[in-house]
Parts: sequence; C-alpha cells; structure tokens
Amino acid sequence: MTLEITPQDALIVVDMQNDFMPHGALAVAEGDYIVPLVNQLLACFPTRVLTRDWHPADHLSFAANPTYTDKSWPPHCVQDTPGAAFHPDLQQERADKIISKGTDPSREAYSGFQHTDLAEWLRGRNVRRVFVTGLATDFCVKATALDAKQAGFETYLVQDAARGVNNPPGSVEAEIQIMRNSGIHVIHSSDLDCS
Ligand code: VGL
Ligand code: ZN
Repeated sequence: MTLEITPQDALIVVDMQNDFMPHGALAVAEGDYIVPLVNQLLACFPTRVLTRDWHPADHLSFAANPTYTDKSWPPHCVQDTPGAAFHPDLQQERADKIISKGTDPSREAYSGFQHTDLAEWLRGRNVRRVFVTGLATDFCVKATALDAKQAGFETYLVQDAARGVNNPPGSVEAEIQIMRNSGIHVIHSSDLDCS
C-alpha cells in the first residue's frame, strides 16, 4: 500500500513528553525510540498538531499507589515542569498547533479532541484525513484516534510511530483491534509516500 500525502492531511503527534519516556514518571517502553520517525513524519505533513498532557498538580488521576489498570497514575506531566516538556529531540518548532489536555483537576481527558477546539481547527484548515502517532497507543493515542473518527475525519493509526503502556501485556494489541473495529485504518509509516 502507498498513501500519498495531500494538502488535506494532518499529522497528530500525541504526548511525546519526557514523563512518558523511559525513566519518566509514567514510562512507556521505547517511547524515545520513535522520536526520529515522528520527526520524519513532521517534515512530510502540511498540517501538524502536537498534543500534550498538561495536568494541574492536583489532577484526579494522580495516586500515591497507582495501579495503572484502574486508570490511576503516578503524578505526571504537571504543567510547566520538566516532565511535561516535549522530548528534547522532538522537532516541536514544526507544529502548527499545540493542544493542551487534562488541564481540569476534576476531569480526565485522554483525547486531544476532548474539551478542545481541535476538530473545529482542523475543519478550518480543510483537513479530511488525520494520521495519529505518539504515546501511548493504548490510552491517549487510541482516545484521540477514536474521537477523530467520531468527528468525521478519515483516521489512520501509524502503528510503528506509536508505543503503548501495555499493562497488562496484550493491551496494546487489544486496543488496536478496537480501533480497527471502529473503522480506523492501521498502517505502517512505510505505507506513506513521504518524499
Ligand atoms: C496518558 C495515561 C495518563 C497518555 C496520559 O498520554 O497516553 N496515559 N495520562
Ligand atoms: Zn495524564
């Protein structure tokens, strides 16, 4: 399969932040490994969005003894802390828009579309297809992709440009299947004509 990138395509890079990198507060295995690939994709797309988890210090998802499986997490991506900054090698200057999410202490928000103007903004740029990458496949990437599809965009997961928490093991695969069942195309970066 080869997909040609058109002026109506947008790349959404989800949460490529220090706290989600290995050694970060909410580490995603190989989170740093995909930075060069995401940078390549950032250079290929006409419209580029970065999302970031941007929590207040008292966010409801934070727990002293987080289980992960019940969606309680160690404190992470607290606004204006080093852990919330993008990975230093991420070419964030290429972004056309940065979406901050999870900013309300009393509400969780995994998706970049939740309580934001992202869908409107994309429509304003005449975007028809969105390609989702980043961290974590089984949480914020999935939620963002499902909402993109729900908002009427043809939606693609670029699987090799994403990594997941995968707790319990197998959950990344299970969540990818849910995305497929929702009509999201699961592709490999080599399917994109990025020249
Ligand atoms: C995320 C768990 C909690 C993510 C954010 O970016 O996937 N996961 N907050
Ligand atoms: Zn979070």
